[in-house]
Amino acid sequence: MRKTRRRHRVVSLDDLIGLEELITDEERRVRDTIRRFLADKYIPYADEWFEKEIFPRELVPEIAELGVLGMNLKGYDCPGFGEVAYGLAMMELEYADSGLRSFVSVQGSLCMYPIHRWGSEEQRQRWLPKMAAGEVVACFGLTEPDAGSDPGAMKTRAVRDGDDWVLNGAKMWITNSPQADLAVVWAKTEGNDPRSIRGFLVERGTPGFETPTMRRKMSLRASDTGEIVLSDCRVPEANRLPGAAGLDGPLSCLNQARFGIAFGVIGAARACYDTTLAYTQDRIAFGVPVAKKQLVQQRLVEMATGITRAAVTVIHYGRLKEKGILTPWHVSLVKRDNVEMALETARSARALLGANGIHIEYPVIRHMLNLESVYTYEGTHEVHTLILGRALTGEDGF
Ligand code: TGC
Ligand code: FAD
Repeated sequence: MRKTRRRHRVVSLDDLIGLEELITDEERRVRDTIRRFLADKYIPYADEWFEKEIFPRELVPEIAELGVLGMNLKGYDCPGFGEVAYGLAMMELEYADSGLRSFVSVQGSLCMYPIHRWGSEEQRQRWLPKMAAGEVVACFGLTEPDAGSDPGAMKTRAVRDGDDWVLNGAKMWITNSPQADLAVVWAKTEGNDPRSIRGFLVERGTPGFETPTMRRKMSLRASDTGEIVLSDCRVPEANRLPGAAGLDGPLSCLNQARFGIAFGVIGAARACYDTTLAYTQDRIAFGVPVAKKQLVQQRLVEMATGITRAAVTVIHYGRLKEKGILTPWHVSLVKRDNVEMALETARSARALLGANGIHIEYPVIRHMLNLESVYTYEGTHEVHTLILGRALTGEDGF
């Protein structure tokens, strides 16, 4: 007699992570509100915006209303959420597209954070409320044509002239720069010494400030990327961030953004997993759904395991951050590992969709291409290996 096959319960990623036990009701509400907004306003158009290199600037006021700009900063009309709520928001944003999460990371972690932490009271009052409301969009200029992984080698200079500083130099690969109203620019003020690096707020319209767009990216196409060209660009001393000195200034901002990325990429990985699970349950080959095949299941298991490991680690680190005890080494570990996990997940997803895996109609190839940028920016995978290697051994491998 033929044995009847029992259908088994399908376990969700949230069940595997045990997510409901790890987050609070408020964090869940924040996540769900953002999820609903993106399902309506972003995800249906994500493929088109990627294809046509469009960042939907008109959505910025609504994105701001969600409370995600400067989300974990307090005062000055900033939303003031906790670190895990901030991370879950990044996860939702990157489920939609890494370019959207990039916009929010740059605005909040790389531009509002330094003003909040290193700025004068006047700078905070002037800029932070407008940035939280999305009325002022900002960009962060650290990388240069000849200084990426090694920002201490930057050539941009700021020379004091009376009550002003005169800036000369070029930044490239700058997210949001073509549309930014304000740029946080890092420059050396004394010879070639990285300890003389200072941060300056350069306002759109300042003579000698240009932001040409960089086109033809095959990744993060829905994110606006450009240069910052500074030619005798004069800014008042009142626009220097008074508390920032040396590489510590920009690197402390990167700690914030890298933490958000470690959450965000789980969203991209989940989008790939969700698509692939549904696809393989539907797609028939050799007379059965391909999800029935052991080799396919093995890949799905590896994807789900990676996502679970990444989520548990980063939520734990989020709680450490809320206690004020998260270190840059924790951040390097989780940026490095979670981005690699997400990229591997996206590559597996691409393979499991067969030919459809390379078609923009499915989100997988878009996420895979986006994650190549995330692997490189905010410290490449190799840079984080060296930061951790140095922390573990005490030996400098740079
Ligand atoms: P090193 O000797 O390690 O440090 C120099 C000074 O900086 C301090 N420092 C930090 N401070 C705060 N947080 C950190 N994570 C820090 N790491 C180092 C350090 O204490 C020291 O201070 P002091 O006072 O003793 O002088 O520097 P190094 O020359 O060996 O360089 C190594 C380093 C850390 C610069 C390198 O590992 C690194 O991180 N390179 C990566 C550069 C990078 O991430 N660039 C990102 C640009 S922004 C971007 O990509 C945005 S993409 C946004 C988007 O679209 O989402
Ligand atoms: P390089 O530093 O030239 O590195 C080349 C290769 O060498 C890499 O594989 C690297 O890992 C490896 N390498 C470097 N040093 C070592 C070493 N010591 N040992 C072993 N291997 C090493 N920057 C900003 O300032 N603001 C932004 O908003 C911003 N947005 C970005 C958006 C996008 C889409 C991209 C792609 C980049 C963005 N960046 C931004 C720049 C980004 O931070 C840099 O690209 C990154 O830091 C790496 O620098 P690089 O490209 O010059 O690579």
